Parts: sequence; structure tokens; C-alpha cells
Amino acid sequence: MNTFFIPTLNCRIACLRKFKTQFLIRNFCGAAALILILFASHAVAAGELKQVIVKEVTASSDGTQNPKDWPHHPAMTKDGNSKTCWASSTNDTAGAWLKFNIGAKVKIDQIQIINGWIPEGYPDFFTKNHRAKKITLIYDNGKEEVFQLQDHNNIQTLSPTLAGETKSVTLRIDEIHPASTGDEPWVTISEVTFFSRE
Ligand SMILES: [Ca+2]
Repeated sequence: MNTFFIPTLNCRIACLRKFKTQFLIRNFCGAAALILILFASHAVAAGELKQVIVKEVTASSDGTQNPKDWPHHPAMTKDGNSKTCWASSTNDTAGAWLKFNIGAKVKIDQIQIINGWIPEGYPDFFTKNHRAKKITLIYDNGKEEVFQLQDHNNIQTLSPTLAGETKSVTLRIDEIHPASTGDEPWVTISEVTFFSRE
């Protein structure tokens, strides 16, 4: 009786060990595959941002009054200098716009904006002009996205989702943070930089 029982029990133990080993191998392979998939998808989603070159900027108005000492042309939103700005004319506030012509279809993944203007040597100048408060971005596909801008002169990052591949982006100012004085207030934006994820 015992001679029959012992081999059977040993066989069951061996089978159980084999099953356990196969179970562990299967689960390990499954977990490894899942980690690889997650890592790959993360790597794609977190691709490096590359700056998009803007060929031309136009605007609803140009508040330049002294072109030699104080130019405020639309292209000054893309000169890489946070101390220079585009300014609208004084009567062009809500509804004013900037159009950034890229020249080739690009998917826009991120936009960095420096709102308002603090010129070199004038640290208290920020509130003397209007700043953008609510803006709408308009793309070639006709879609629009609304963003609220904070009232400071540091970089603000926007993450558009509706642009698709577009050759241009129009930034329309819908609401402003009003200037604290009535002395030549313009709407001012210092920099707008576009990025595409590679
Ligand atoms: Ca600038």
C-alpha cells in the first residue's frame, strides 16, 4: 500500500513544482513585456521638444511710435529677447491678434508665452501696459482653443491639442489685464515660441 502511495505523492509534488515554475516564468515574461510596452509608449510620448521656426509674424496693429529707440513690431515676439515686445496700437485691445506663419505643416505640441513687457532698466514697467488675459488660438483646420494667461512676465507654457498639422497659428486676444495708467497703454506680449515633439 505504502509502496504505491509514496511514488504517487512524489509525482504530485514534482508536478506541482513544475506547474509553479511554469506559472512564474509565464508571469515574469508577461510582466517584462508589459514593462517594455509601457517604457516604449512613454518614450514616444516624452519625445524631445524641438523649436518650430516661425518665418513671419503679422498683427492687427503695430504700436511702434519710435522705431529707432522703441520698436514694437510683431516679429519682436520671436526675437528670443524677453526684454523686447510687440505692442498693439492704443485703440487695439480686445480683438487684437498676432498671426505666426510657419511656412510648412507642423504639429504644435507646446507654446511658451512671455506675457506683457518689462524693458531693460524699467523693472516697474509691467503694469503700465495692458497684458493678455484670455486668448484664443486659431489653426489652419479652423479649430480654436481658449487659454487663460496669468498676469506675470515669466514663461507660461500652453499645451494645445487641436492644432493638428498647421502652417500658421493666430493668437487672438479676447480679454486683457488692463494697464494701471492711461499713459500710452498698449497690449504687450514679449515672446511666443512654438515647439513640436520629435
Ligand atoms: Ca521679444
